[in-house]
Amino acid sequence: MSRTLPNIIITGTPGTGKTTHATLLAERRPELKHLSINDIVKDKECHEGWDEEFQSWIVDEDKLLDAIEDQVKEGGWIIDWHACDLFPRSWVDLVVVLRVETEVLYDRLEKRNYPEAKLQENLDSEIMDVLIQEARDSYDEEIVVELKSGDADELEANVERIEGWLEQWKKDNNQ
Ligand code: DAT
Repeated sequence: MSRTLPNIIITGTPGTGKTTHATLLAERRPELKHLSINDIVKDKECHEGWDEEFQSWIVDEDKLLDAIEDQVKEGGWIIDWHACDLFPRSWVDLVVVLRVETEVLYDRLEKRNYPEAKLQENLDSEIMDVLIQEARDSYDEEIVVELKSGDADELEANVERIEGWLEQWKKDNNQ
């Protein structure tokens, strides 16, 4: 498939910094657009209702993929979502998995007033390496990178690193 710009997934447990990274990267690189899957699920009703216990939408993945397919295939998207295995391999050029220490994640999630079950599920997910495993199981090893997102310096370094990768991708793809 030929894209003139790559698609980048930024994934990780809720609270690891996906939206913060995607927003900063899109600000620095106007050719990339931030695709918040959360907003699509809500706005285009790609769900089967609201889960009260977890305070989140029950996502209809087929509907979601149909809703974004045409635009994503054009390239130039930063896809921000706490799962990655649903996106077809052919759509994706880089998968960034953000990681944080449990204590830091706990503090960030506590501020969101998550219900206890949701807080615990997300902490467990981070401790058990769920997202990095999902990324490695779903995509070629070479396109999966694991980056720490514990503080502002790491955020800055990560965004610079992705920008460097973007430049290289453009060169490799004859831009
Ligand atoms: P996510 O989109 O993964 O749920 P977020 O971008 O909303 O996460 O970030 C959650 C909170 O943590 C938010 O208050 C910003 C803060 N944060 C995220 N990444 C950070 C970093 N690298 N350094 C400092 N704070 C960060």
